[in-house]
Amino acid sequence: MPSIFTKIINREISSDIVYEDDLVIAFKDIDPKAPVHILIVPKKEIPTINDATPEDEAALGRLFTVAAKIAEENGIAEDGYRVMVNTNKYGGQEVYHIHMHLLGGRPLGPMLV
Ligand code: D5M
Repeated sequence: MPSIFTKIINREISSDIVYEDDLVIAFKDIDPKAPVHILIVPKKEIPTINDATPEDEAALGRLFTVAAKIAEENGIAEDGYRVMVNTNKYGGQEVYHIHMHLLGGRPLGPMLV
């Protein structure tokens, strides 16, 4: 059963896509927690960080360079922003397809634990 993010990648459900290349896609979070809240997702459906292999390093590394590019384009690079990858139940993961949250546009305060 494909993840909801694979369905976005395959254009089976719509989303507000802001970036795409051969390895990753980025789109606006449907329930934004900050003025800028974008999800950056490897096109390969890797359920969690625990499932990542050395072959995934190019795609997972790309998440960071794309986050920096999107932050710059959204004018939040200088003030700062946060990237997060939630993992499994205690990490608060809801969608089991690795995704990086890019949050910014307001002071985010201390990281919640
Ligand atoms: O975060 C999963 C995130 O995925 C959560 O912030 C909502 C977002 N989401 C879920 N469905 C969609 C669609 N269809 N478009 C955009 N964003 C979506 P997690 O880290 O797994 O808790």
